[in-house]
Amino acid sequence: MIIIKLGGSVFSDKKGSPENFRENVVRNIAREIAEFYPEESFIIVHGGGSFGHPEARKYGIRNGLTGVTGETAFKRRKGFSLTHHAMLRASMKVVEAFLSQGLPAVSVSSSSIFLMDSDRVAYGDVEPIRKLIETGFIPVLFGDVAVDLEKGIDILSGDQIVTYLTKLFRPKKVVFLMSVDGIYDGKPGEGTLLFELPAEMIEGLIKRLEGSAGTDVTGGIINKLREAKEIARFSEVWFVNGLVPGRLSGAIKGDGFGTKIVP
Ligand code: IP8
Repeated sequence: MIIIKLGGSVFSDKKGSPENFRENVVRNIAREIAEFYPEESFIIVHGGGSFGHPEARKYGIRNGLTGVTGETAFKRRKGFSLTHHAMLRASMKVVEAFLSQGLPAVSVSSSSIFLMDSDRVAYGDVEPIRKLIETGFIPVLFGDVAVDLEKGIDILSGDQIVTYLTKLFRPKKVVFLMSVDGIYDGKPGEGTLLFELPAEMIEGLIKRLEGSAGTDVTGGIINKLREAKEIARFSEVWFVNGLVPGRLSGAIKGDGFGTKIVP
């Protein structure tokens, strides 16, 4: 099994108009996956991009519902619903691109199967996902809103979902598709591209990058690196550019261009 995180900045321009979608890019990615499917099984987890992040920020979903009353609570609940709805539209587009390449992708709403507690996944009903895979499907999950046992509501990032699924399913590989060539020793796109990043050096890199990157509601590259450190305990991890054809298949084959987290 291979888990692929399709970053929101790959399938959309986060600085562009609301809900813009790079259909050709996602079709190319699906075509590369089709080279390996059905011999290899896949789970796709996509991010929010220009769909979920603007709504989540607008309605302050990360502030939760605890102690919030009246009109503010009403607006926040409405925002929860609207953010989820925006993510359903993103997921529909991803699934359509996969179907166009002959891949039986099936959208699974993360907010229907995960509960959070204080920023982390507390519970995940993953049996339907396991069964979908066993039956030959490609489950497509996504960063989403979620009920949080402490805060009432929160945003569950796709990266956290990947970590949770990795611990349970132990995939042989996890590939993060990004809009840059991999992890840099500096701001993304600047500094030197790291072809290999030892897991024990991730914490130091996070400290250096803090304050310089990550403008989305779930923390961008810093969050990704934190999750990667955890994921690397259970699986091979790659960060590659999802906008460049061939990079994903390179990572799947094991001779890819990008950053490989090494134990
Ligand atoms: O882009 C965030 O998921 P991410 C999802 O994977 C929402 O962090 C709803 C903003």
